[in-house]
Amino acid sequence: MRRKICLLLSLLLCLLLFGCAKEPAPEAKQPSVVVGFSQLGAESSWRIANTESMEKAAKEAGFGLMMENANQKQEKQIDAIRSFIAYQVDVIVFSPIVENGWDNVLNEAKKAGIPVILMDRMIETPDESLYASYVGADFYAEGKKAGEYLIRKADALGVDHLNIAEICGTKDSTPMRDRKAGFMDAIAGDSRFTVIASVDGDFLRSKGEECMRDLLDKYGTNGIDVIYSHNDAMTLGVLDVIEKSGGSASDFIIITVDGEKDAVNALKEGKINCVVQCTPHLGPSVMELVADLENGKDLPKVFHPEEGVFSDFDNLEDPVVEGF
Ligand code: GYE
Repeated sequence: MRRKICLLLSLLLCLLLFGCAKEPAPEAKQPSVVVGFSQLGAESSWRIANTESMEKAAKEAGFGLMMENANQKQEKQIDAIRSFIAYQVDVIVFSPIVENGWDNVLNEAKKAGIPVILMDRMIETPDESLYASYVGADFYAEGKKAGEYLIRKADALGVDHLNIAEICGTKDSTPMRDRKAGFMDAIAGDSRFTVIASVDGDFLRSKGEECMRDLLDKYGTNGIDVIYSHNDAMTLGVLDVIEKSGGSASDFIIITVDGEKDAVNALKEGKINCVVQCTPHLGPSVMELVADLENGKDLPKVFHPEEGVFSDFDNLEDPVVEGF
């Protein structure tokens, strides 16, 4: 009996030693596709949600993601793209901080045979072959929706004149240019509206605060009826200033773009009148395009996600009225 137990134990030991030794140590699997991603910064909740969306979608697709954050500097984005070219990534994705000044570096990517996908913002170039596809919002349509809301609001209030202060996003960026153009086109020719100021808030909450302080100094609460702000971060800064100055957000018609949680909650609390949606969740669409590129498929030149508007004309109790 004792011999049997000894035999069994030695057998088990052998199995443990040699059985394990036979299995090679699992090697870390190299991703088949490596995406170089130049994010422009971390200026807003929109941007942070966008970065998370890209990271999550790359992971789910099984792609490697080399990400560089440029902290709001175009030179840093150009350096990042050059480093992706040197590394010979499979695809370059980037969110251009401004529209101009990319032709040289994108020509370098083209020569290296690396396709480029523009995510979130566009570039201005005479050579469309420098990018394979653009995935991002239709910012002109967003601006138009903001203007159309204002017309509807003015009709509902029956007012004959409104002074508008516009707080703009980063100078020369696509959302800044197109959110302005769409809004101005929507209200053009309507003599009820005067744009008294158009100031640069750089998509930052701190700058939004600064802009609002200056606007109140210059025009006073009574001189401003409408605030059209190009993003929620700046709008939340505006609300802080109004509250600190002892005023009330309901003294103004406030229109904002993005749809982050804090802004949608402020809409529900009656502090904001209209939120034009702009989704930061672009990662899955980008990774689908990367997969299509790898499979040799043709890409659509432009892809705009579906986006809507929430406003004080809606039933704000509806569960669809939710921020990101
Ligand atoms: O609206 C703003 C962010 O490019 C759509 O950038 C994006 C804009 C977004 O900082 O919050």
